[in-house]
Amino acid sequence: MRGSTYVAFLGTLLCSSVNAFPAHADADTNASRAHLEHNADWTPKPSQNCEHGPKTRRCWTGDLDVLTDMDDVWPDTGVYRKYTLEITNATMAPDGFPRDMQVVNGQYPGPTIEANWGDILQITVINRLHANGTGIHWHGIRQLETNEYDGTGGLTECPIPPGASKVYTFRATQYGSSWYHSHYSVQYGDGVLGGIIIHGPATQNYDIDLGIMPMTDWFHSPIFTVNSAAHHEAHGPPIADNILINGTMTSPYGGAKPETTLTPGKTHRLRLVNTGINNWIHASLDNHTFTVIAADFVPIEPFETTELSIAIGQRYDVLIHATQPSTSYYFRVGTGGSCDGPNPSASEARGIFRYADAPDLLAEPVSVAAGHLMEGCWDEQNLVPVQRTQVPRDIPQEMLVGFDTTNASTNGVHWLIDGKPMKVDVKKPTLMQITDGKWEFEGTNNVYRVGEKDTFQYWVIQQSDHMAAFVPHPIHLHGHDFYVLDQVSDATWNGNASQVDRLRTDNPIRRDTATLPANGYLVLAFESDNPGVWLMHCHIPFHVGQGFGMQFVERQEEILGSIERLDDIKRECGDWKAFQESFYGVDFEFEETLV
Ligand SMILES: *[C@@H]1O[C@H](CO)[C@@H](O)[C@H](O)[C@H]1NC(C)=O
Ligand SMILES: *[C@@H]1O[C@H](CO)[C@@H](O)[C@H](O)[C@H]1NC(C)=O
Ligand SMILES: *[C@@H]1O[C@H](CO)[C@@H](O)[C@H](O)[C@H]1NC(C)=O
Ligand SMILES: *[C@@H]1O[C@H](CO)[C@@H](O)[C@H](O)[C@H]1NC(C)=O
Ligand SMILES: *[C@@H]1O[C@H](CO)[C@@H](O)[C@H](O)[C@H]1NC(C)=O
Ligand SMILES: *[C@@H]1O[C@H](CO)[C@@H](O)[C@H](O)[C@H]1NC(C)=O
Ligand SMILES: *[C@@H]1O[C@H](CO)[C@@H](O)[C@H](O)[C@H]1NC(C)=O
Ligand SMILES: [Cu+2]
Repeated sequence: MRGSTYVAFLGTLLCSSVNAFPAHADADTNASRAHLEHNADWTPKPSQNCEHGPKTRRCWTGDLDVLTDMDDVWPDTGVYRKYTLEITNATMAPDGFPRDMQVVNGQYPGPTIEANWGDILQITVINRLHANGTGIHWHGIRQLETNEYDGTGGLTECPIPPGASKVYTFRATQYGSSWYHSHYSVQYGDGVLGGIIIHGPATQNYDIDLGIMPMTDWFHSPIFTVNSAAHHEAHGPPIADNILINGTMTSPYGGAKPETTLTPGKTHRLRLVNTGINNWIHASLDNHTFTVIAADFVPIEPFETTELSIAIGQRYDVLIHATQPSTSYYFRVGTGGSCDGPNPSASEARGIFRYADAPDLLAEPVSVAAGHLMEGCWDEQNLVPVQRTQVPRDIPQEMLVGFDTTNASTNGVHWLIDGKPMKVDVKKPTLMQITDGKWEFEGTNNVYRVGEKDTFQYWVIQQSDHMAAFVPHPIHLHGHDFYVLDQVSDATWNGNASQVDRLRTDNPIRRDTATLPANGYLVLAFESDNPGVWLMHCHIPFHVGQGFGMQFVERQEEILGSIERLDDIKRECGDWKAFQESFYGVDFEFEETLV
């Protein structure tokens, strides 16, 4: 963040390395009844020799704590965290309905990847499929100076062909909760995903980390089939069959509800993630509030709420105080409702949260909701990052989103950015073109240049009122967090004084995914502090497949100097080309919106 007094010094920070994950607390603590730190004093103060623990979650190690500006400073632990992820074809039945899936290490969701803040992750991805490429994106990870490990086919890599593997290596400069997922076409919708936890400081104390809670809408047809249907459907989005919570749910075909155990008297941290396809997620827990401590990878001033609205790709870290009578409670999850292609068979899916000492550990809960879950496709508002930033007020450049249904039955529908659906050639990713010295890109690559170093880049994404289908979109930017300056539905940006005045510039929320409201606009700002090729797109896989994407080529002249593995990219692209030729029998010009 600008305006902070920190200076970037990667690798020179002296800090005892944290070789183990922070231990879970088992000692009794009154912190479990800690009252809400509303309007807490978040003024930075020196925290000397402050060690992270259940009662000192704001601390990390040495001088680092939750107020440390993680855009500029992170520990250099020297620790490598190594994982191997094998992508396979499997028949599984997460909700009792058996279907072909594509999964990680034979499990769904895939294994959670964990590291400490400042560790280096080294993850080997092996493609054991027969008929698909793959590639993994580490959602929200900044990939500072490691653009080639961002996992976006056609931009930063060629897909990994069947039988091949790729080692992704990058540093966790941020901390918090996220997920990884395939970025190969719509593949993650068939199951190629898992959680990411980067341990670090937190804005409020807790005893027990319950880990990632992935939630998703779920289709019984393979996602590639649903995608083909969606591609030729000009009237309304596809309707999902169910909602999965932590990879499981009941349905008329069987299945099981997910169960989570609460330890009486303790405060639990739960990391809510919408790993979904087409639906916003609303979540609540009967008779318990959530104390929200982070939004995406950004620690925020804690606030209390009874439910949350979570767009695809977004995360909320919440604390749950197990101070209610010892029994079991429903965890309720719904979709946006009419705004996102509702889900009538699962308008309210349920998981079970059970106190460890509940008298009947097998019984179905009898808990009653305080009210219906809200519907709607919105982002939580008034989130306050504890690492404060003043964003200078400025006029954004406009990016117009359109929707083209001409020749839908033959050519399919398309989403347009400034009149063009994004198309990339997966055999010639932008990063490889740049290494070949190319400065001009195909118009349909939707390249937008970002030149000047370390300045705010302002964009307004506007839904074209006469062409856009009236649906909201979860907008995700790679390589950066963006500041969300405004979100207005049913409105047209014209840059007049009242629109500019209402831009939120005094410590606005900063995150990596935000909702573009229906028939309206979203104003964003991000800092040009990461040379590379960065995708910005709608996170609904059908929509990006239909063209809803663009790429920022940021500080191109500096990209080559910051990338170490250029030869590997060429070799990998050769492997992909060879696979295509042998699999399809021809080296056809495979130009597709395949990200
Ligand atoms: C917990 O709080 C109670 C009431 O404020 C106090 O009497 C007790 O000593 C506290 N226990 C611990 C372990 O801090
Ligand atoms: C998965 O397995 C089925 C059945 O063997 C096969 O038809 C399909 O092509 C495989 N899919 C991929 C992506 O390898
Ligand atoms: C990926 O595999 C699925 C399932 O076998 C198949 O339907 C789809 O056409 C393949 N897509 C691509 C782009 O390889
Ligand atoms: C999710 O399921 C996994 C596997 O059963 C389990 O280990 C984990 O505790 C569950 N997470 C939550 C938050 O319930
Ligand atoms: C839980 O909340 C419901 C609805 O507000 C209320 O009727 C019920 O009494 C509460 N149960 C407990 C155990 O507090
Ligand atoms: C739609 O199809 C017609 C007939 O093939 C063609 O002339 C026209 O250019 C197409 N329009 C678009 C926008 O693709
Ligand atoms: C700015 O534009 C909006 C939308 O057209 C309009 O409602 C508003 O009155 C305008 N404000 C000023 C000060 O012109
Ligand atoms: Cu979309």
